[in-house]
Amino acid sequence: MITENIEKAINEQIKREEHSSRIYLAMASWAERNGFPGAAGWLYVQTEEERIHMLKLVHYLNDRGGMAIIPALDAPTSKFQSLVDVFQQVLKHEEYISASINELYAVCIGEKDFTSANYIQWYITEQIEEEKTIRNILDQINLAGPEKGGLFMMDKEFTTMATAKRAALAQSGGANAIA
Ligand code: OFO
Repeated sequence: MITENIEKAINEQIKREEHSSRIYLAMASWAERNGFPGAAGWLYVQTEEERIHMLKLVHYLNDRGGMAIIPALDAPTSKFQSLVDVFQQVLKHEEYISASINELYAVCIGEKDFTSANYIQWYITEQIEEEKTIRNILDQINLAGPEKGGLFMMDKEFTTMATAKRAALAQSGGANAIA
């Protein structure tokens, strides 16, 4: 059985993960309409990943005797200045998510629920990878420069990264892994 505090904290994280998925969906759609099909592909896969992060928590909470609440969500912004702007916002958002997961971990430790703390550890590790990936992407976009040729090459690179990301997601079982 899970304590009320942990149930509340996990439900808040469920909302954040689902909101992340919506934020990246809006970004993917913007990239698709603004001549960055590769970046759009990568962001669409990211949308799926965040949904899986949300579903893992829904199942965990219900399995432990809590009650997962499916939240209402604010509409994400659909306006971006550039591809750099998109990925700067991704990084800022992921840093916020990392901080929120650390908070959730602290609640689990505070309540002496080491089972939940252990489960949340997966998210802590995942965030290290996510932040690193986004920083690398930003470095590459900056290296490509603002010229169309550089951005075109970078977008091709995104297609390769999106394919690898999709394959990794499928290999991990994707949504089936948590169904
Ligand atoms: Fe990228 O955030 Fe989920 O955990």
